[in-house]
Amino acid sequence: MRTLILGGDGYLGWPTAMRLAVRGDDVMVVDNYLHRTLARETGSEPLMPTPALLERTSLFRAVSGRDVAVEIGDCTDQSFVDRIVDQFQPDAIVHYAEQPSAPYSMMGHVEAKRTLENNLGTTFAVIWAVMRHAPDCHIVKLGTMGEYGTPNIDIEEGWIDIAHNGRHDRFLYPRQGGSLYHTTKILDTDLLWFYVRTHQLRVTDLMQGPVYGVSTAEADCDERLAPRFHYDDIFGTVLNRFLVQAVAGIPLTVYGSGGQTRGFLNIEDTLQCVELALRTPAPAGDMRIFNQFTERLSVREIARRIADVGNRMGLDVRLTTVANPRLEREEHYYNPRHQGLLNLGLQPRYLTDDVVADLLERVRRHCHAIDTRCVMPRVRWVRE
Ligand code: USQ
Repeated sequence: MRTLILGGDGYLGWPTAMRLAVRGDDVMVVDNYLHRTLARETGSEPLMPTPALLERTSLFRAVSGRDVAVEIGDCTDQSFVDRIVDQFQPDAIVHYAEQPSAPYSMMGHVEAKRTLENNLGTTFAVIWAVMRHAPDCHIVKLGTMGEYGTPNIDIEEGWIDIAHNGRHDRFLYPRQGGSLYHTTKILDTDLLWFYVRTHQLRVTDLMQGPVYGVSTAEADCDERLAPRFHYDDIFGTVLNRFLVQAVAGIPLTVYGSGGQTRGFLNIEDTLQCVELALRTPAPAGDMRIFNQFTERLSVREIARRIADVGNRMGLDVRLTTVANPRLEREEHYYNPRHQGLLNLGLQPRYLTDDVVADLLERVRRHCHAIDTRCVMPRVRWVRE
């Protein structure tokens, strides 16, 4: 397959590129290093330095014999995306090219506007480039479980059948984002669904939960190929943050009561899910939605598990309650379906004690690089 990966420098984009290249796909990655820029601006550097894309592709070529093509550019620029899609003629586009941080999107007007313009602008440019230059191309879009929020009813897989006043119809499941970032993902879904209806696009929208992991199979031979691993309050996700805090001897920062429950998955399972979606494309005119996670865990459960395993390894891991900087339910019902990817063959890799120990061990190798200044939350959803 010819696969174009937008956001190919990111935590998920680069590992996806390597995985697909190893499988024999023709892969091109596109990025404008926006994430690196925002991380630098907010003092949120990753745990391990990650070389720029051209250097990583040549390192990868040396160890695997596989090529990954690189284009540096802004995916909100329609003429740029048009040119790439027209020349590369992808069978599929994996669209990760979004500002991914909820806290960043809540910092202020500049950050909110940047998130909105980048995320919606990229999705819009991709849709038009596909319609004009590769109408049969399958768009695999990274959405988020956060689009649904935490409703007090079961969460369906993208769609819900509603009976109202004796009549029935099928709609996108009601959505309510907990941050401006999550709201841009909702708007993306609506934009895609509109153009699926009007132009028979093929789209898979992957509603992914928080991902954790330090490395992937392709990076094990050379850490410079590892994903860009963030642990700060803005770009780090909760489980990755707790791993670093455990190693650094910082009490794990449980926001509020810690009953916040989400659907988590290992980064290796993200790669499996994306590959499964690519190998069985959505039919033309279909907006296929999968809930992409493997297990439901609360923040409190994760913290306790990391503390148990870490303490057995000789670390000194404690938990602390931090006043919640976000507006979110801390104790709530959470029962999302996640059958679609299992039906396609997903084999989950759960968060066992062995997995936690391996993750802690990998982080421990970099304990000298931990910057303790960016651990406590710096962004509040509402200003006091
Ligand atoms: N949390 C803590 N302590 C921390 C950090 C976070 O208790 O030190 C809590 C948060 O309050 C929240 C939960 O952990 O209730 C998850 O937070 P997160 O930062 O791991 O995840 P989130 O902001 O929701 O966003 C992340 C990714 C985003 C992706 C999303 C999937 O950054 O790109 O879309 O996970 S989901 O959460 O399902 O929407």
